Amino acid sequence: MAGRFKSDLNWSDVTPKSAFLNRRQLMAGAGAVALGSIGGPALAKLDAAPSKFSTDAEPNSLEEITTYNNYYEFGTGKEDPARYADALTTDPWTVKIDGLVDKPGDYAFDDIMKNVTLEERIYRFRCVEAWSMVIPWAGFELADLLTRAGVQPGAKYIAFETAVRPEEMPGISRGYLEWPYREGLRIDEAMHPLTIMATGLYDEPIPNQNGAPLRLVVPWKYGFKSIKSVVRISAMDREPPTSWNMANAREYGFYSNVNPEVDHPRWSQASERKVGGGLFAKRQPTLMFNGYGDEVASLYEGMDLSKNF
Ligand SMILES: Nc1nc2c(c(=O)[nH]1)N[C@H]1C(S)=C(S)[C@@H](COP(=O)(O)O)O[C@H]1N2
Ligand SMILES: [Mo]
Repeated sequence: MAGRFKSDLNWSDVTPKSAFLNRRQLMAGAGAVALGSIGGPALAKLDAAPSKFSTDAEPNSLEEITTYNNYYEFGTGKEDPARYADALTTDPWTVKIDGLVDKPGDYAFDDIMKNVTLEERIYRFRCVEAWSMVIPWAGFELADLLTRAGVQPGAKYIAFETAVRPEEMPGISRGYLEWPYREGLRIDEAMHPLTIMATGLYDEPIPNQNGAPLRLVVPWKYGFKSIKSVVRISAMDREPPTSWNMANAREYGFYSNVNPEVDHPRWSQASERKVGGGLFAKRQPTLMFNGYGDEVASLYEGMDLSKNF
């Protein structure tokens, strides 16, 4: 696997949640002090605390999560990010926070990490292309960071941008999209406790192909909303332009909530293929809001979700 840190671990086999938890419990039982932190030695465990928001569904293996990716800055093939993203320099890393905030500025990644609480969040993940995974992220609530920056009352939306590094990202010169990759959320979506900035995967620093050193994860929306390798977060008073919507507004709306009842113009969204299930695995039904309706349906009360798709 590629990543910010070299790892001797090879979890290419399936790592079910039970084994994963056992390892965590062993560490806890041994009274393990936090085994290093971000910026620490190779093999540093993040030691993220378990969360009530985690699903019981079976996580995909590290191998699956890190070899089947969408990250167009490195190419459009599912294996391109694993092949090329090693070249991305993720240390040092700075996130510019600007717009309608009390404390705008360039925030160093290491400084951000000192001021947040890391949790393990095992989330369902549903790509608009109708494949899905279950991913054990480690991360912190975006609300923590926004609160620290002091989002002002006039802010109605949060916009995000990915790094643009033509010399490190072979996809940039190909113009698949207009760079930087951009995404956005309404302020209540951004402040929702399910919305995290992921900095880890399987309790280790997140590999480059998954969006190192920090990427957004919004589990009730199609995967393309979960923008990778974020360098800019802006609080705005209006809906920001977003990459896939700019590329094709008919196919990709601003909201892009997972919705089995609203088909993509070119395919059904009623079911999905869980990655790793094998050639003959049955498709599984797609759930409204990707199964997070109890937590988020109220955000969209009164909205026509077939118009605001
Ligand atoms: N910067 C950037 N972020 C991105 C993408 C991308 O191409 N560039 N692809 C998106 C899409 S379509 C998906 S499905 C997810 C994939 O995340 P994963 O590779 O960690 O599974 O990342 C999203 N974030
Ligand atoms: Mo996607």
